[in-house]
Amino acid sequence: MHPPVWVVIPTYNEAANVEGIVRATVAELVRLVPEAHRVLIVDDNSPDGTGQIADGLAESLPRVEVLHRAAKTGLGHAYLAGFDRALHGDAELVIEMDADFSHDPRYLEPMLAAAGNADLVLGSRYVEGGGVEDWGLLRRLISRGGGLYARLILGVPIHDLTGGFKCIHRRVLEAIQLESVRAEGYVFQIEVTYRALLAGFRVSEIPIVFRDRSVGTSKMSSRIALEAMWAVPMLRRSGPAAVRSRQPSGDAIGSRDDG
Ligand SMILES: Nc1nc2c(ncn2[C@@H]2O[C@H](COP(=O)(O)OP(=O)(O)OP(=O)(O)O)[C@@H](O)[C@H]2O)c(=O)[nH]1
Ligand SMILES: [Mg+2]
Repeated sequence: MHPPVWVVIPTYNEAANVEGIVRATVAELVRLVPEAHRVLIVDDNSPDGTGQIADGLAESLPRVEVLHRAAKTGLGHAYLAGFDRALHGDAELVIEMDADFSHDPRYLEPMLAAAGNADLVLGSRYVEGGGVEDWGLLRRLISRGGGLYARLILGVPIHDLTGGFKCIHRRVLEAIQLESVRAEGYVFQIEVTYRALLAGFRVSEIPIVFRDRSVGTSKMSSRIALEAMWAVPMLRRSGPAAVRSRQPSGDAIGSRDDG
């Protein structure tokens, strides 16, 4: 039997997307892991009614549930609440996925396959076969520049540190002291991966083509991008103390393109 898979989808004002993404995700999971899966929507009291739509889905789809949070305190907090719920449930694999179709559920299949040989699998836009559709030059530059900056500062050979489509084994979430993660947004994604590497877990990247959202509004801002500039160097100080020391498992880092 496949280990239980929980897909955590954070939502804020995704009324136009939530039903479609949940149904598409459930359809893939029914095909891939029929006996053991769950979709957890984490909604921060979206004013556009996303939470109510999600409740309706949970009523009609037995493996869907909703975690309602009282207020929007950031994507990192929403993920931490979702991880906590999944770990209190039977999750062995936790997948982070956006609600806006930027993360295509068809990648769940290669992601789960890669999780057989890795502790953390990253959906990567910047390995061979990956990419970004529909982004303007500025957004591309910020994403590539930010990723390279983090890679250099932290000294880790990861091609896509800021992506939010990943599959994490329970053992990783239990080892990286989630309660002390403070970062939000992109830095949250960097921090989870960085701590997993520091703890000696095997991280692998699989290529994904990221599609820009077609409906709903973006929560990306220049403030979030700038915040990352000073927050990334801080991770070097907080990270090592935070991870429980583990025996590195040999070839800790790999991606499909460079083994
Ligand atoms: N629960 C919760 N979800 C959030 C919050 N901020 C963003 N999200 C969700 O997290 C996912 C990623 O956020 P996006 O706004 O798509 O961020 P992005 O992909 O960097 O930027 P755009 O696609 O351009 O908007 C989406 O499903 C959002 O609805 C938040 O504060 N709380
Ligand atoms: Mg998005």
